[in-house]
Amino acid sequence: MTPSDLSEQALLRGLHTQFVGRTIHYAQALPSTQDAAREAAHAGALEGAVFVTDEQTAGRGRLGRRWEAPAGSSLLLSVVLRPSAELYPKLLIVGGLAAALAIEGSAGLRAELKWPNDVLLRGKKVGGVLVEGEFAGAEPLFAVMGIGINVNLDPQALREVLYPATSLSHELGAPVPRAPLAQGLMRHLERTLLQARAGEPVHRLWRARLVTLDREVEVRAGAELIKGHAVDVDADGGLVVRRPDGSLTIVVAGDVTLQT
Ligand code: BT5
Repeated sequence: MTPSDLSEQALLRGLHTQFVGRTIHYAQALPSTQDAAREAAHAGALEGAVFVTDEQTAGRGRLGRRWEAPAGSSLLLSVVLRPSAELYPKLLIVGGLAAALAIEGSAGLRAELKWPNDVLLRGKKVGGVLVEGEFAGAEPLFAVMGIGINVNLDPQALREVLYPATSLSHELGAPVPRAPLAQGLMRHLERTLLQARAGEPVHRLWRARLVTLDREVEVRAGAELIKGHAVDVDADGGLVVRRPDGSLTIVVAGDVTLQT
């Protein structure tokens, strides 16, 4: 077996973070890094424990959707977090921003964000963020943040994409090493989490990368379809939509899809 470039040793070397990635668990294949992280969180894993794999047999997006990643092609990473109730809603902001910054560091191309959780390169989806949590009442027991980034893959190999997709290698015309990207992601995650925890307005940095603002949008939130003009985002990443009658609605990022 060829050793993976995402082995624990490769990722720990020179990482220098305080908590994100202090423990790293690599597996050649897993159903989903989300489930491995969740199980570990239940068993008491510390904040920042990272799970990474070369292949997922049941990789998922939000709302039961699939995340496709041919074996060895992608960065598939989940991290155990133990946020306060106040921080929890900001995790999608933290993850999106960290993914965009890490991609920029590796690819030298500006990454943009599509509300609520897509990472784009040149207008196409290159990655996604998934936040799942368990709660006792309103208090989060833990959260698992999953990030998938298309690194070395032919976007045409993806079968079920709803939105145009791309990869770092496709945009750059050359393969991209995954370990430096993974390390950049862990460092940016830690830094952005600490900023958010300290009450810094990370949503402003996130907003500056959003391609969704100042556009007509259709947002599906459960059974409701909200149509209007996307005017802003709030500090928790909620999308502020002005409806045709002039009223403002804030759509919470958690479990909705944008249709335009
Ligand atoms: C996401 O969901 O974009 C979040 C994806 C998170 C994946 C990571 S990988 C590590 C961790 N372990 C997991 O099991 N998951 C996380 P969503 O916004 O629901 O987008 C899913 C949709 O994106 C699918 O329905 C497809 O249309 C499309 N899609 C699937 N695979 C894709 C890919 N590789 N690149 C671009 N689009 C893709």
